[in-house]
Amino acid sequence: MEKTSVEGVRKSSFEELTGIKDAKHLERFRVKYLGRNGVLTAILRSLKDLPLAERRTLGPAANSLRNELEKRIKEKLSEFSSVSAGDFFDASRPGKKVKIGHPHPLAVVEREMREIFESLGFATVDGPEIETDYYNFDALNIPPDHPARDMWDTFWLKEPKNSKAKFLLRTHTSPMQVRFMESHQPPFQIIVPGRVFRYEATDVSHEINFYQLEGLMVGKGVSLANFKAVIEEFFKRFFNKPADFRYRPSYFPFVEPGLEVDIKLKTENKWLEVMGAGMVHPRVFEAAGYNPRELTGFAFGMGVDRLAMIKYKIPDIRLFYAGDLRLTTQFK
Ligand code: YSA
Repeated sequence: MEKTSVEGVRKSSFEELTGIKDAKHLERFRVKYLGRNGVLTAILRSLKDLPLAERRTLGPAANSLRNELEKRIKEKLSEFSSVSAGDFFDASRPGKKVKIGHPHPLAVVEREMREIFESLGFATVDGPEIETDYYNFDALNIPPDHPARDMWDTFWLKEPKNSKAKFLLRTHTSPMQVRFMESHQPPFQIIVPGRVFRYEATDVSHEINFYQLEGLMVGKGVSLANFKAVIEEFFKRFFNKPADFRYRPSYFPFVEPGLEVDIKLKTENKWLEVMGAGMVHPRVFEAAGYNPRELTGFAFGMGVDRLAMIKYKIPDIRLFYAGDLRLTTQFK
C-alpha cells in the first residue's frame, strides 16, 4: 500500500462529493467510502498488516482523510436539511386533497323528490318567497277575515308606500297554484319545491323556516284516483320500502274535498302524517280565470324537512339549520 493510494482516494472522493445534490446520494457516498466494506475502511483495516514504517505514514493520512470525509458529509447533510420545504418542489408527491363543499341534506332530499316527480311527467316550477296576501291567501279562497288565515302564522312585511298589496313571507308553496294557472293552460302537471316561513314556536318538528313541495295536476277528468296513483308511486320510490297509506278527510279552504295522507313503512310500524292535499276548489280555478265546470285537478303540499327526517332518521328538525358539518358531510 502506498501513500499515493490514500491521496488518490482523497482526490476522487472530494471530486465526487462536490457533485452530490441530495441526501440519498450522500448516503450512498458515505457507504462507498466509510461503510463496512468502504474504500477507506478497507485501507484502514489493512494497516495492521503493513510494516511499521509504512503504517507510520499511511496510518495518520488515512485517519485524517476519514475525519475530513466525516466532517464534510455532516456539513453537506446540514446544507440539504436547511433547504426549506418551500424551496423544494417534489412533483411526485400526492397533491393535497381539495376541500369541496357538501350538499345540504335538505338539498339532497329535494333533488331526490324532484327527480321522482320529473320521471312521472311533472315539470318543476319556481316561485317568489316574498308574496302578496292575494296569492298566499285570497286567491286560495281565504279572504282577509277568514278564520283559516290563522292556520298559517304569518310574517307580515312592512308595506311599501302607496302600495295596495300587502306583502308577507309565503307561509306555504300553494300561492304558486294561481300564479302558474294565470299564465298557463291545462292540461299540465307541476311541482313547486321551495322555502316557506311561519311565525311559530320551534320544537323538534317545527321550524320558522322550512321547505315544502307543492304539486298540481289539472286537466279534464283528473280525479282522486290519479292523485292516489301518483302519490303511492312517489312514496314507493322515495322510501324504497313497502308501505301502507291512509287518507283522512281534512280541511283546507283551497280544496274540496280536502285530505291528509299518512304513511306507515312496513319496517317502522308507525303512522306518520306526510302531506295535505285535495281536489282543487272551484273558487281557486275561478281566481285563475279557468272554468271550473270544464276542469278538475288535484293539489298537494308535502313538508320536505319532515320527509328528510323520516328517511334519514333525523330526530330534530333544528339540526338541519344548525350549520353543523358533522351532519352535512354525511350527505353526498
Ligand atoms: C294542502 C292542500 C293542497 O291542495 C295543497 C297544499 C296543501 C298544503 C298546505 N298548503 C299546507 O301548507 N299545509 S300544512 O300547513 O299542513 O303544511 C304542509 C306540510 O308542511 C305539513 O304536513 C308538514 O309536513 C310541513 N310543516 C308544516 N308546518 C311546519 C312543517 N314543517 C316544518 N316546520 C313547520 N313549522
